[in-house]
Amino acid sequence: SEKAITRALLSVSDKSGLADLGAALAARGVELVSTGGTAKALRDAGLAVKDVSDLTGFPEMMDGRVKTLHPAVHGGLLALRDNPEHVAAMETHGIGAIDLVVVNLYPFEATVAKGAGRAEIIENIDIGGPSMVRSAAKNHGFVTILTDPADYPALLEELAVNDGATTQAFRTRMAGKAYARTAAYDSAIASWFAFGDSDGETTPFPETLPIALKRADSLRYGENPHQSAAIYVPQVIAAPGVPQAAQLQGKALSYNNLNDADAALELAAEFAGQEPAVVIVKHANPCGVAQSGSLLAAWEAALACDSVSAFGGIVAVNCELDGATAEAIAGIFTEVVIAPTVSAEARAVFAKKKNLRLLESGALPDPRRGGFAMKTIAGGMLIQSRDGGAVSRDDLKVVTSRAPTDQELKDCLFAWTVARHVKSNAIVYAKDGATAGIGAGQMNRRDSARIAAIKAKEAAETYGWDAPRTHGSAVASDAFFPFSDGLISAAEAGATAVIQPGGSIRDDEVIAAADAAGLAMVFTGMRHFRH
Ligand code: 93A
Repeated sequence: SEKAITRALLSVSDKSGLADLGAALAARGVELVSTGGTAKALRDAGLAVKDVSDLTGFPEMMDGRVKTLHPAVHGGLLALRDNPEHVAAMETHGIGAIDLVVVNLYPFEATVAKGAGRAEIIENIDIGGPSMVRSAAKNHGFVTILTDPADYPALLEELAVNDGATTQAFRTRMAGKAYARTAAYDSAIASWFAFGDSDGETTPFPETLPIALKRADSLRYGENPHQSAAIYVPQVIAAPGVPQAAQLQGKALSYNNLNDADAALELAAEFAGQEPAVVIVKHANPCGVAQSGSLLAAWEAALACDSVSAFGGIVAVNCELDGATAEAIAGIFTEVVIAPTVSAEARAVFAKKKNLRLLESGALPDPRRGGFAMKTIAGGMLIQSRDGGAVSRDDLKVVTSRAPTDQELKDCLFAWTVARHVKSNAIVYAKDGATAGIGAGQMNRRDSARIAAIKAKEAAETYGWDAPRTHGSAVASDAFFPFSDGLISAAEAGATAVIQPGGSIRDDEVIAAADAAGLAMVFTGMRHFRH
């Protein structure tokens, strides 16, 4: 049924549209009641406003922490107007009914997003606002609740059509929206405590998981055209990535583009601040990675690893993208290019490729950051801390009679860095700061080693080299070799150095095979499965 609005309580942090709304309500003879800042804004707009403190008989106190938390407010919101006992209670205690509540909350999410300190974030946890929102929404049989300035015009339209009243349908719709808002607000707060509260005590895996995600975009479809999809971002963003990158040109990003661009950017980020690096990704696996003195040389070396797979690839770089490299990338069909910054020359090159999606990420994400990786399974969700583990030269243990040379060690570490970004079982050959062959996603390690070697052979044929670049390369294995066969295939492909976690019960057999083939081998003691 329709309910006339005679008294409104306005208390808003976001004051956009407030003066117009206040004026329209006042013109309808609605009495306005407000908290400090909102009352001031309305008075500045020339409107008559009553202070909440006149209703409660208490001043706003404790820096505004307590202003509307009072029976004079909540009684006026919660009283059932058709319940004689409620009406009597209002009379006894001098509580006036409130018919409309307009509240938007302290900007908690924005305060976290701008990188504010803990004290400021805590101060932006709104208590009185959500309380009023929930009281008014509960009593939506009588009370209208607005939580979003975007709904002000709809309210005014409603009042115009219904002679100063709102319909039940409108109040119910707004109540649903109000609870969605307080739920999202509280889950953003809970997320911050669980994941983002870096100076405080954090519970890594809380018993119930607050998931405060906001839809950033709808996607045309998912991994396949018959699947629907959207991208969500956390309300509290710990490390910006592909969803926060600026798209400079090109078609809308697809689900697969986003997934691949993420894989490419995360691997490029491993080389942040180092020599120019190029990563080419296909189906979420790198198919060519290289570092060199110039970005253009790095592109050429990365492409040479597997120029067949690079067709339709996703390219990420670790530094500003220059015009010459852009020209070379534009020479083959590329879906997405992402760089921390893109030079004017590079932009001009890609402007001719209308469909190519060009992204500027700004700073690269920290590969060693904390955070969580999630995966849904039937009936549940698996959550683990990110694979932020890393090994340095000092952590490596030489296990063969021959120790790797300095160049072999460099190539070992490069191959290892790439391997952790390759789906298991991962085998990566590298030589002179470039991948020479990548074997991904096989169900046994020997097949990954063989596939990587086949790719290296094909590259040699394509480029007319005397020998595949696996000759004299280092090879990385994301997990230990359970038998010597995988290592023997790597030796047959020409690898001279091996980096792997070690830890197999047959390590002795594998080490003996390496010694027999004259390989130098180091153990990392850390595994990097990736699925
Ligand atoms: O600090 S509070 O949690 N305590 C309160 O009693 C209270 N009442 C309203 N925050 C409270 N509010 C919030 O103040 C509203 O949700 C709104 O965001 C803001 C409006 O304050 P002002 O009118 O002074 O700008």
